[in-house]
Amino acid sequence: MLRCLRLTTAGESHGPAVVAVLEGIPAGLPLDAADVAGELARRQGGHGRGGRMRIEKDAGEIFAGVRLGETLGSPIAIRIPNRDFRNWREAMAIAAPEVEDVEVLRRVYLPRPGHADLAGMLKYDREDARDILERASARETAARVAAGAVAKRLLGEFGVRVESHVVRIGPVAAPAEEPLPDDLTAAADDSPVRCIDRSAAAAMVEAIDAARRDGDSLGGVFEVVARGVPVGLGSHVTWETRLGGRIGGALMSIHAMKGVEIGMGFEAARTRGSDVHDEIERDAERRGSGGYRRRRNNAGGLEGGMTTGGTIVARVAMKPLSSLRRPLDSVDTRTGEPAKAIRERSDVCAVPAAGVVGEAMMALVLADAWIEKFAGDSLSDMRRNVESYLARLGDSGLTDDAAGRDTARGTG
Ligand code: EPS
Repeated sequence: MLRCLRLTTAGESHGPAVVAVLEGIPAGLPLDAADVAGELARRQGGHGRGGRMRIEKDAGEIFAGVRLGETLGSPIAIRIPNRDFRNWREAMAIAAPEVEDVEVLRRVYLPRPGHADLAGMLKYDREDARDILERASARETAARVAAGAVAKRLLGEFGVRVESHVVRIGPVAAPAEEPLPDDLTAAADDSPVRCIDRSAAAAMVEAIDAARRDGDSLGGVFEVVARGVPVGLGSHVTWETRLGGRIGGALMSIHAMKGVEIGMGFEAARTRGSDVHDEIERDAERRGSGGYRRRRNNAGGLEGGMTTGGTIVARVAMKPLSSLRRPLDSVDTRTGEPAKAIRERSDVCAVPAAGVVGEAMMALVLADAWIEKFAGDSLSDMRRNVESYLARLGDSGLTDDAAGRDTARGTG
């Protein structure tokens, strides 16, 4: 999925820390701790989170790849300590236990339907589901968001903004907002569920509270938008360079995601071609798109596996979380007898946080495609490559207010 960048994450949910190592970012990118801390704080929020988020205070310590406020071109390493580890020292110890005690070691033999527990136990030959669930936990997304903050910082140098908002929680859908607010992040982060429609947000909060009362969980849909992206990232020439697949794959790789739509998405399958495709007009003033514009953006900013110069729009469906306070039927894997699944502390709804993770994954893919197209070991080399491309397109600059105001289904 990533071709020029490489992201490795490590860490268990209740172990000492989660870690991200990001390779391939050019030298000379201004970066400081606040860039990472701000994104990590955004990921921790959202109505519907459980007790864990009151324990964690994620900030992220950059401990490699940055010196005196600028990247070095070397791997960037970021560590996010798990404050909860202090409550899990025995259960998550590195050393073999001296005494076998199921309670102290918090062993799990009751796999949860919908979770990685059972398939992981069978695949990895582990009797204790904790050996699976600690790593399957969405805690890992903190590392992705830390790396995504670096990718955002790189894209931001060129006026590209990656943002998100929640458009559905369980049965409650937000009406389509046209156009999206210019500062989508501020508008979304102002809402307890990161939904920019106030009355829908209130109904979403109620739906989450009702699920919590019932010991249940709720999924939903978030939309990720990337504005200010020039034409020509990605490529039509090979299957693995097509950007739709790279974006879709990255978003689907987030825990609990079950579907991705680009632009008009599944609706396009029900609609005639003439009502789907975005007609082309000459617009010499428009930047980053070679002097062309579209009358709408059903394509979601992608045609033929390449960016069109319009806003990239992806909607992502998240299933309800599989840790339920009122657990579903399962099997005790020690005895083979029917039993209720384990009751693990968890969130009721994590869709607002998942939107922030979606931004990180989109930013990583776009930064990757950016590096692929513009290369350069340093930011200054990269900048020259961008400028020469834009000059060839006849453009004088990248960021364009008109491009910035594109909406999901508006002009492209
Ligand atoms: C998660 C379960 C909960 C979530 C966790 C993901 O954690 P715990 O089991 O400690 O209550 O809070 O999310 C995070 C820790 C996080 O940082 O997002 C799961 O099972 O996936």
